[in-house]
Parts: sequence; structure tokens; C-alpha cells
Amino acid sequence: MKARTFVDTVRLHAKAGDGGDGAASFRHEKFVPFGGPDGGDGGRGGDIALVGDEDVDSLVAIWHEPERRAGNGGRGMGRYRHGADGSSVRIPVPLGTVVKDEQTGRELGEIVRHGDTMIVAKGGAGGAGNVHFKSSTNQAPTRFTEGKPGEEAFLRLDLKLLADVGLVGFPSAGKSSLLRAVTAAHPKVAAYPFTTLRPIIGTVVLPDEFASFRIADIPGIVEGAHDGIGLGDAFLRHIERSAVLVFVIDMAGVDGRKPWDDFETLLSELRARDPALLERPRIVAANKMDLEQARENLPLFAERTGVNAVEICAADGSGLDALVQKLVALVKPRPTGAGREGGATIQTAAAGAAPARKAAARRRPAGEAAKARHEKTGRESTPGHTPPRPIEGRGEAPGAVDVVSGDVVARLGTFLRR
Ligand SMILES: Nc1nc2c(ncn2[C@@H]2O[C@H](COP(=O)(O)OP(=O)(O)OP(=O)(O)O)[C@@H](O)[C@H]2O)c(=O)[nH]1
Ligand SMILES: [Mg+2]
Repeated sequence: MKARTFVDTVRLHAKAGDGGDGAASFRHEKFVPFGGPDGGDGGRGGDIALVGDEDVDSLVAIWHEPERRAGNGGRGMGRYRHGADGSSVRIPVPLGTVVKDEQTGRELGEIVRHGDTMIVAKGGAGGAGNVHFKSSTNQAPTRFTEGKPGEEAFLRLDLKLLADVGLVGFPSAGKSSLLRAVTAAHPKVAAYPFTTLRPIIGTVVLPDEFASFRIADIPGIVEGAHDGIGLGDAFLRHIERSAVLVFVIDMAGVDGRKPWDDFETLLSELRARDPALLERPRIVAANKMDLEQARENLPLFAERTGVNAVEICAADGSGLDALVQKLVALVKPRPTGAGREGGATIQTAAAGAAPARKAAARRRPAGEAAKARHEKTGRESTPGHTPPRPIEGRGEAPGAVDVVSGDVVARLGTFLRR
């Protein structure tokens, strides 16, 4: 059986770690009678987060391992010792992963940029040790609080790959050859139809190395694809949000079809899938222009379709610079590495644990031990508590991140969605 490498809908059961209990303990030392309470706080449970990664292009890892659990926080201990925080789980997901509540189908958010982080299940807060419960009337409290349970989420993740440019064409038109020629991606190229069985993304790095954009190669489309012929048209969802479509046409008609018929069929298959796809800016690339037949067909193609195609030869690279130039004008390439600097923090708005923890911090004795403990754990600066930052660039209004509900997640602004 062929290994499953592309999966675009998966379920995920995420269980964050529980907070550790606070400790009830008393200082026992020689010559220090009535040493007082010294039970430390429990550690925080680990979070489960989805993290956008531009080098990942499928949800297959989650398909193989749909249950994820983060570590529980350790118990607090005597001598003011804090329990260890539970380890968090970070799951890399492709850009364009839409996160939904499995039960209600409600959309909770979307991972759009490299580094975007969405905490889908937040770890429980640690309980407070008895050191917090000392008062003038109760010098020897045995009271402590239990850690809070970590959140549990049942989710569905749907992937709509995010690429600036989508390649569409018949099988063997040369889409994968084109992707290989202009990016470092290495899709398989062969003379038989449906060589490409899953979408593949490549990044075009422009000659000055300061900017780049992404191209998605998808399986070939044939007549009747919308009825499931060939590999069907479901893969078109992955170019639904591309800014530009490139129709790759085998101008030589190597497989015995006429290029103008191919063009019309592609238009009608796209229309059947979603008429909006036809309003998308598109470039028609006439491929295989090294072949005699292609030279003959080109003027006929222009006559019959009214389209002036960009002449290319994906096999020897000619015409590709001009094609890339045209794409650059349409996609507004982003600075290279910009996305690498880390994206927005998309957080669960619930954070019910956070206020409780702050209150506990206020009650904390002002002693050195407490201060050191606080610094060591650095709890106030856990990533989950960074306020969401606006997503910049791509014509998006700054501040596109907004929190939609009390218990769930923030939602990013639409990216390339039009
Ligand atoms: N002569 C010539 N052959 C080409 C050119 N570009 C691609 N080919 C050949 O056309 C065949 C199909 O190329 P692919 O790049 O695999 O085509 P594809 O559109 O990705 O096909 P599917 O993945 O099956 O949809 C291969 O045998 C390529 O070598 C070209 O510019 N000139
Ligand atoms: Mg291919």
C-alpha cells in the first residue's frame, strides 16, 4: 500500500496538563521552633498549541497521532519549592489550517503565517501552597488548593493550503516541471497522467533574495473532474485562496488533445467548482514551446480563445523569467524570512486560570524566596499570555486579530481570501 502522505482533514483530541496541587508543609529546623508554613505552589499544566510551519504541507502527522496530551504540573513541595511546570506540546501545522470545534463545527481560528501559535488546550493553573494562607489568626494553616484541570478540546482541522500562485492544468501539461524549474521543490515529473497525487508547494526566491512567494502544484484536472473523474476537483480547494492562477497548457497537444479545448475545459471545471475562481487574476502559460506542434498551435490558440499566452518551456527553462516577472507584479512577494520571525499568538480567550494565578501572586509573601521562585518560573510571561498582535502585510488591516468569544479562540484576518 502506498504510504499516506497527504491528509487535509483530521480530528484532534487535545488534553492539556493538569495543574499540580499546592503543598501543605511546615518548616522543620533545629533551633527554629514553629517554623511556619513553607508549602510551595503546584506547577502549571502544559499547553497544547498548534504552530504554523511553512515547511509542513499536510496534516498527516496528526492523522497518525490524533490524541495529544501535555504534561501535568508537579506538586508543590516544602521549603517554598514550586512544582515543575508540565511540558507543553507544540504541533507544527501547515499554513492555511482552519481549526474548528468538532461538535458544533464552529470555526475557532486559522493558522496563517509561519510561527502563528494557537493554544487549543490550556494547561491548568497550579494550586497554591499553604504559605499563602498564613494570617494573623492562623499561623499554621494546613490549607492548600488543588491544581486546576487542563482544558480538553475535540477539534477538526481542515487544510486549505496557502499559496500565492496556484497551478492548474491537464495531467502532463507540465505543472510539476514548471514548479521544479522555478522553485527548489522536487515534485515527480513523468509522461503518464496523474503523476502528481497530492498538492506540493514550492517557494520562488527572487534573484535579489529579499523576497519570495509560494506556488502550489496540484493534481491534473480533466473533463468531468467536478463529477469525480480522474482525481476529482477537491484539490482545487488548495488554490481557492491563491491570488493568481496559472493555467498550464500543453500547447503541443502531446496527448492528442487540442490546447484550446483544454483551456475551455479547465474554465468550465473551475466554474463548476466555484465561479469565483474565474474572477481570479490568471495567466495562461503555453508550455512545451520547444516542440514544433506548439509553434503551430499558438496562433490558433490566440485566435480561438482570444488569449495571449505566455510562451514557456518548462523543460529547458526558457520564458520562465518573464513568467515569474508577471507573477511578481500580481502577488506582491513578501520579504524573505519575514514570516520566519514568528507570527501572531492566537490565544484562547478563556484563561480562567490566569486571574486566579495573579491573585495568588498578590498574596505571595514579599520574601526573597518568593521573589526568586517567581523569577525562576517567569509565569507572568508565558507565551499564552502575550496579547494578540496584529498581522501585518498583505494588505491586511492592522488589528485584524480579534477575540470572538469568551471560551474560545481569536480569529485572524482573512489572508488572500477574496
Ligand atoms: N518537450 C517538452 N516536454 C515537457 C515540457 N514540460 C514538461 N514536459 C514533459 O511532460 C511530461 C509531464 O510533465 P509533468 O511536469 O509531470 O506534468 P504535470 O502537469 O505535473 O502532470 P500531472 O502531475 O500528471 O498532472 C513529462 O514527460 C515532462 O518531461 C516542455 O516544456 N517541453
Ligand atoms: Mg505533476
